[in-house]
Amino acid sequence: MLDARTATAQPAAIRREDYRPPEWLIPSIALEFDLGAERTIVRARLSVERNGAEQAPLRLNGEGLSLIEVMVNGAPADHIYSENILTVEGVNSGDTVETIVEIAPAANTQLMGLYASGGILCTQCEAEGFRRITFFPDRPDVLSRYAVRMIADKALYPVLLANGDPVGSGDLEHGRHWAEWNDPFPKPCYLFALVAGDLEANRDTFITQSGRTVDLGIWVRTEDLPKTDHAMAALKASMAWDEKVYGREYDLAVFNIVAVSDFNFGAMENKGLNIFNSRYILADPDTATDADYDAIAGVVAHEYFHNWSGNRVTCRDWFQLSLKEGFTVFRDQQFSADQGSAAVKRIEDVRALRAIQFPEDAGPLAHPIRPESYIEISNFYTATIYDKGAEIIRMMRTILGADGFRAGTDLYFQRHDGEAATCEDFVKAMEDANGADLSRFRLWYAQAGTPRVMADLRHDEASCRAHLLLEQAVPPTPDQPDKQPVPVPLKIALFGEMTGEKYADRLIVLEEQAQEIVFDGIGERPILSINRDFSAPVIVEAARSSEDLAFLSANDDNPFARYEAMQQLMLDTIIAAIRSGAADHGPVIEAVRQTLSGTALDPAFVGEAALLPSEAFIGDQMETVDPDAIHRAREALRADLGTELESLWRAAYARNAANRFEYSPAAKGARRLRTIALGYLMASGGADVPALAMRQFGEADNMTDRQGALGVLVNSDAAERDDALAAFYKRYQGNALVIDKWFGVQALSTRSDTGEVVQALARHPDFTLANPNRLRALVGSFAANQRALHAPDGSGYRFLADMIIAVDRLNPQTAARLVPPLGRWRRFDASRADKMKRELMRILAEQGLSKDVFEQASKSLG
Ligand code: B3K
Ligand code: ZN
Repeated sequence: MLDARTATAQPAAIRREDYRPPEWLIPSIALEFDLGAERTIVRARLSVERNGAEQAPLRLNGEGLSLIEVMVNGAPADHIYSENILTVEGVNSGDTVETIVEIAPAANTQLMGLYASGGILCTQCEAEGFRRITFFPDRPDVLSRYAVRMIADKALYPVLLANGDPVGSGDLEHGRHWAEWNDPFPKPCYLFALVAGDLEANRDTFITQSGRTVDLGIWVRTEDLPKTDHAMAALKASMAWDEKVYGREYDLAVFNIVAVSDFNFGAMENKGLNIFNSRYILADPDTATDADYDAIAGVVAHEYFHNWSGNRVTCRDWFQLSLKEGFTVFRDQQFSADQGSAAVKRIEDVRALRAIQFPEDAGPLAHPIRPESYIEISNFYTATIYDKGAEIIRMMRTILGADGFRAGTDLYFQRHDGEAATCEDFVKAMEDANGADLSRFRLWYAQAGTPRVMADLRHDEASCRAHLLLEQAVPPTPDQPDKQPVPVPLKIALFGEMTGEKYADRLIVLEEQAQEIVFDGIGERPILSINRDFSAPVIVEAARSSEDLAFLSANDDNPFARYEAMQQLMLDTIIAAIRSGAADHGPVIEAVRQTLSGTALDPAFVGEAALLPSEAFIGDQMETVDPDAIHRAREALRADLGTELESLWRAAYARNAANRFEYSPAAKGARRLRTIALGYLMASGGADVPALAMRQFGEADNMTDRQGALGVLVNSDAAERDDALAAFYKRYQGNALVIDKWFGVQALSTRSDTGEVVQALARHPDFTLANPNRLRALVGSFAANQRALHAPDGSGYRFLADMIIAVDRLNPQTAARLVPPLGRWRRFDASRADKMKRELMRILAEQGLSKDVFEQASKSLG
């Protein structure tokens, strides 16, 4: 078996400015697979054409391939295979180049290329996995028509799927069979896919807006079939939504989705054959939470939307990744907002952005949404490319308006259909469709770092005028010491302190470093509501008193701004407590009391608004993060909120009591608020609360309530805690996705023994480094648990580094994703920082470290 790691002393960086068009094009490719888990033979016939006048020899990427034969026009050809490049001599435009290679799917632990997952053979090619299947110019600007023939044992692999449409199948001798698929749409090789396995489909159809019937299939193991209805409903809803909102129709006669258990990330948008991590397909009330249901719909939609934003129009090079990812995330966010509560969806998206992207943008791995260089592209599937990328698309829509934005996307799709495009092409289409000038806006693509906006509102009673002074600063980031101001679209409103009247409600685009806006006709002191709907991905600093924040949290008519005011009030209170040892909890308690008593409010919104900011987010506001002080101050506020508002929590708990499970926005909201109320009741120390939690745990007819109760118990010292964990494990033993929850909930516990518990769980027979979901559930959750990871003795860092080193031997891409928490050392005290740096150095000293982990660890060390 080949070592999964590519030993490199100092891997080289690839730079955006070095982009050159391909020397050769491959208009069509015929692939033949003789499939087996231990041994697969791949025969590829490439029609090749020179691109332009260059005389360069044909160079093809190939990694870990056992080369059997190279032929040109049917005759053996001279070639050199060295350093992952096959150079074929004497090739002319119009020739057919044929290679035969052997690969070993069962030995593929990286889960890139063709690999085996629980008896299923499947592929993952984005970004550079196709080169692990066959020799090819593995870059997204080489688009080809694919014809695929698969041969396999019929008993082991009765179902054979590939991109495009099925064109034939039949039996062979010795219990084997074959199938052929053709994809009429030219595509880059990262969108190639095949699946072979013992699968069954949930089948349905969709009739497109022009009246074509599309056969839909969601393929899973037979026992999982009952868990596929929600994904199917989401798929059909996505297809209809993309027609309605973007005018985009599906283009093939079939659309298949396959779920597999071993997958490096969420899912993959291969043309006509999406392959999914099973956690984003399988759901039933007993095993999936509301958050899982929502994530399934979101990811199904995301991958489906890629059919246009990514597949029909793809990326010229990987520096343009946000062209498809930022835009597609924005589209899936819009879709999800349309399915339920738009306000709650926005709150969730912003919370995720602040939890992951803001720290990334403030740390050693900061990069613009269109990076300038990378060592390993897999490291750039980041929250910045995806989520900040989506915010930048959203800002263009806010600035141009919904109709202008739609005109821009129509032009973009029409201009670039069938092409490999750039971020610049997208912005240009927006400009041309609207007669707009987005020159300065382009800085959002080029500059890293989260801009800060300072807002100062002054009121002059005599002239009935308010002056709003806005200033911005984009912080320095690695390789970008000096920044220019960016256009910041800020939705702003002013409310009168006495009357509550809304005086102004408008969009202001802050173009300059500083700008003053004057509001006339304001006879009372105004209160500033700013960055409503989170109209720009910035950090706003506006000195507002706790009275003003409490006013907004109770009265702002923009739900996001209302939530935001409450969060700010909570943050200010906790930070004050950390600084001075104690703080007045009164204003927060009153504000939460108001929100809880607001009967007109959606329970889901009440739940979100009543949640305290996470320990990590509080840490982000501090110069030096003090995990223990944060934990103490936050818990003290939680306890006071629990005690002071106990009767309201009890009422909310009772009012939102479960009936029969239903997946609807209202039922989801009720469940959310109920478990949040349970958490506060536990914090109040009520003697009956552990029993109440145990009852919820035992009686629940759905996973949201059961896992919610388990989470509350796992954070507590109640005797019921161990019983609940044992019962949960027993009930779901053998169901990998639910056992992931069992690992995750313990790794996220706020208790002081979490580090030891997690280390013990890493020795549990159900723990494995080979399955990315299990690894994320235990180690990923632990790394996100600020207090546990940052244990003062450094044991958390050591454990994390041990895991990174061990996983890197199997799966570098997944190992590299665990590195960033260690790179936050600059934000911690000297003792912790020193321990974190030592672990990064220990990782870097490993023999044969992958370039994935090398890049993340070396950049993190700075
Ligand atoms: N495009 C894929 C992500 C591939 C990640 C490769 N390291 C899924 C998605 O964003 O839809
Ligand atoms: Zn995507």
